[in-house]
Amino acid sequence: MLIDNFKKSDVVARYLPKKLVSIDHAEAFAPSNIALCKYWGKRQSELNLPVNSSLSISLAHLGTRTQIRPSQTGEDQVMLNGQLLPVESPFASKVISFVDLFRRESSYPLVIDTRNNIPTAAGLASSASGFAALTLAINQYFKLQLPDSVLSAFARMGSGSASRSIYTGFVEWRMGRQEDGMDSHAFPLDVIWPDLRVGLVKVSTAAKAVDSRSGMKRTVETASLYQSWPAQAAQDLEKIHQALSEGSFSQLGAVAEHNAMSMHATMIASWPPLLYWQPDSVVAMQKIWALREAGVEVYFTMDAGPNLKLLFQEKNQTLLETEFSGLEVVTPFVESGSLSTSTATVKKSS
Ligand code: 2P0
Repeated sequence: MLIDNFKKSDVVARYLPKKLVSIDHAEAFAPSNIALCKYWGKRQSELNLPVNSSLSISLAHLGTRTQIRPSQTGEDQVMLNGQLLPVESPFASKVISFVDLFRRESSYPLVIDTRNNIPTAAGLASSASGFAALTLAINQYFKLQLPDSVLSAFARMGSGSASRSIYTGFVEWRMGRQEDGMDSHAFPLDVIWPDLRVGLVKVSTAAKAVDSRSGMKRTVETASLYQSWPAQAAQDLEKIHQALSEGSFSQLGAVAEHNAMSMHATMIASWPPLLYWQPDSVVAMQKIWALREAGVEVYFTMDAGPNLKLLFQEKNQTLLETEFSGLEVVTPFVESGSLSTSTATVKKSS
C-alpha cells in the first residue's frame, strides 16, 4: 500500500492557470455506468487510486446534468433535483469541497445545480455521474480546456467510478502506477454493440447500511479472500477485452457475472460480513440461472447493493420484460458518443 503522499488540491493545482477566469453559465451531462469488471479496493484513499483496473458500460441518457452559474447572494448555493440544500448537508459539503479544489482561495460564490434523471427505483448510484458531470461543468465554467484524460483523473478524485462516467459506451479505467495518480484515468473503447441491453431489476431502494467507500475499506482490511481479487480482476479484464474484440456476448455476460459474484464473495468474507443481498436478490439470481438453463441468454451483475443489472441482447428484451415486471431497460448505444471524442467501429455481438 502507498502512503497518502499526494493531496488532491496539490495535484489539481498543477493543471490550473495562475488566474482563474469564468463564464456566465456552464452545463454538462454525464451518464451513470455499470462495471462489468468491478473496482473494489483502493491502494490510496486520498486520491481514490484503485487496486485493480475496471471496465464499464455507460448508461446513455441516464445520469446527471449539472449547471454552474455565479451566485448572487455571495454564498455558495447547492441544489439537488430542484431543491436548495443546507451547505452543511453531506451532499452539499462534498460538492463544495470538490469545487474548492479548483477555485482555491479565490472568491467565486457559485450556484451548483445538480439534476439526476436516474429513476429512484433503479437502485443506481449517482456519485459516478454526479462527479463526472461536476468535473465537466467546472472545466467549462473556468475555461480550463483540459483533455478528457485529465478530467477523468479529476472526476476519480471525487469518486472512483466517476472516472468512467466521463465517456459513453464501453470504458476502461486503468489503475495506473504513478503516485500522483495522473495515469489512473479512464478511456473509451473503440467498440459499439447496438443490440446490447442493460436491464435494471429493482429489489430494494432503501439506503444501504454500509456505503461502497467503507465497504471496500472493510473488505481490504479484513477479508483474507481479498488477496485473490486483483489477479481475478486482471484475468476478467483480459477476457472481457477478448469478448469485445470477438463480438462474443456470451463471454462478456459470463465474465461479468463471474466477476460480480467474485467481488461479492470477498465482501461476504469480510468481518463483520458485508452481505448486500436481500432474499429477493437471490430469487432473481435463481430465475436468471433457470432462464439460462432454458436457453435464454441473460446474465447479471450487481454492485454494493441488493439490485441486479441484467445483461442481454435486443432479441430477448420482450421476454425479459415479461419475466421481470417493472424492468427498466437501457440501450447503451442508442446515441453516438456525445462526451468522448473517439470514433468507434461497429461490431455487433453474436
Ligand atoms: C464499480 N463500485 O466498479 C464498483 C463495484 C461498487 C461496486 O465503484 O470511494 O462510489 O467514491 O471511490 O466509486 C462504487 O464505489 O467509491 C463502485 P469511491 P465508488 O462500479
